[in-house]
Amino acid sequence: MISLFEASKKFKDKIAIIDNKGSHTYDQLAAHSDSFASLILDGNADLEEMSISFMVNPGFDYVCTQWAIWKAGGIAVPLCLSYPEDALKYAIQNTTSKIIICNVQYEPILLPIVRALDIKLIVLESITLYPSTIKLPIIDGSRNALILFTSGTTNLPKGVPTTHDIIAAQVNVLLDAWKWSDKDSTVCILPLHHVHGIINVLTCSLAIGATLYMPTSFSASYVFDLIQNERINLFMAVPTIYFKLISFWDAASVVEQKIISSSLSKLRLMISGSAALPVSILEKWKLISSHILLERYGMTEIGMAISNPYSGTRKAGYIGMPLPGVAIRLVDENGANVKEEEPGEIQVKGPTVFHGYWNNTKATEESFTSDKWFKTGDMAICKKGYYKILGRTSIDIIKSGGYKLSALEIEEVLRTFEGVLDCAVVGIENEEWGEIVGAAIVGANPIDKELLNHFMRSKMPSYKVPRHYIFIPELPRNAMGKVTKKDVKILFNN
Ligand code: MLC
Ligand code: AMP
Repeated sequence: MISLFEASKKFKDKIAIIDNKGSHTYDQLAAHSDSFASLILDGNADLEEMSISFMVNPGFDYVCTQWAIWKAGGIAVPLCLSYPEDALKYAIQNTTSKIIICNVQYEPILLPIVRALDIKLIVLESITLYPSTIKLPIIDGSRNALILFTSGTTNLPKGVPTTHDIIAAQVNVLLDAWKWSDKDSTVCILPLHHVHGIINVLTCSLAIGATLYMPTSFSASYVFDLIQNERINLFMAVPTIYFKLISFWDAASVVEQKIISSSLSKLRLMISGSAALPVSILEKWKLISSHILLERYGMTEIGMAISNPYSGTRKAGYIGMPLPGVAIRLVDENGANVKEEEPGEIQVKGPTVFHGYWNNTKATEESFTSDKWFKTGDMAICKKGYYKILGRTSIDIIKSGGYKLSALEIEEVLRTFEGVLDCAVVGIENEEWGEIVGAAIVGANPIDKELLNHFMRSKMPSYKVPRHYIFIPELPRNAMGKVTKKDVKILFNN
């Protein structure tokens, strides 16, 4: 991603990142990532798209690691910090990572994996970096840069590779659409193994020369503290985070509420995405902050595709209009374009769209039409140019806290617990999380919920673990014997 690094050279002693260790300039970012790239290269001229997984806390070190991998010619694979061992191993093996970079706190969980797979482990706290004296490789934009994992209608997460050119296109469209400038300052409170945090917040911020706060995790008090001290002017989050900010504001004293609201109103822009923004949250947030949240729509495979306008009417309950350069069409089940105000699947084409899943030809073929439109699996209508999401083509995809989860993946793990004969996982509507995961279980004997929950947490990150269990003698099925998930959902609402 040459343009990103060129931009970083321009801003020299400007503060790029503020994390729990202090402030870091663009010069430091450039020099440190150069040094780290030469260490990773270890005498080689170019890593030639070698996958390198990394498990590094948000902050300067995360960005240096990601940039160093890119500068050395590798593919960066950011690992989820809360993944248990099995999930880490899957991501590392699936991407055939040859090196893993981590903070020392993650060494214990990674050691058995690197030993079993004979992979090199670089622990950040154990290395010494020296100024780079070598010529770093020149990376063509068509080369792969990043692999992120997404859950889908298959039981295992799929790797989504994007090239340097695709990332540049995804970033550039947002820099223009949301009028980013080097005067901006923002905060990344989103996980850094997904596109929202990595592209929309982190990479946009550093590509334009803005300043980025990078706390290790989200807390409402930290966010409001930044805002009250006028440290940031731009904010992006998922609806669940706005829900949590509203709860914090509700619990504050009237005096505190006034102070928070007054400082919020000074922000340049507040954006919501990754899941449907309930109109109730949009309206309450407007009362609190005087902002009409800009809702936009995107996906790991395509970056951002549809957005409400920066200037102009932002419509509640709508995701907006196609971003410049992104082609959108709505089609029916026969692949024909639907008429105005008729529902259809969103399909996308353009320079921001990935080219295919990592080592998964079957999934790639199923996800693109013969004329190369990407099938999102999201249903929408278009009314006077504005798109509105209606739902998904698959009931097996759940969005919880902005995370996309596969019901099939969770079911597969549940079935490995002793005594589980059958199960069905569904998303249950929830104001705070969008959906929460519910599991209906058919057991051979009575199942100990505590033990089951403990087991699930050892196999999956907490955000994938069911929050509600029901134990039933048999699953509802149709005449063909197929589990009817709509009926399973109803069981949770009774
Ligand atoms: C956590 N908890 C949940 C939950 N996750 N409860 C129900 N459902 C869930 N999904 C509860 C648990 O009880 C947990 O405790 C407690 O919350 C605190 O957990 P946490 O992980 O510390 O929560 P918190 O930090 O508050 O996390 C909330 C959040 C997080 C909103 C910050 O979910 C988040 O970062 N979401 C963003 C995901 C994201 O970036 N998606 C973008 C994908 S890209 P315990 O101990 O019992 O577990 C994409 C494309 C696009 O979608 O368009 O952007
Ligand atoms: P992910 O695979 O994690 O990138 O999630 C992408 C999915 O998030 C999309 O396919 C949509 O289902 C959902 N999504 C993203 N933004 C929105 C939005 N504004 N409204 C509704 N759903 C959204």
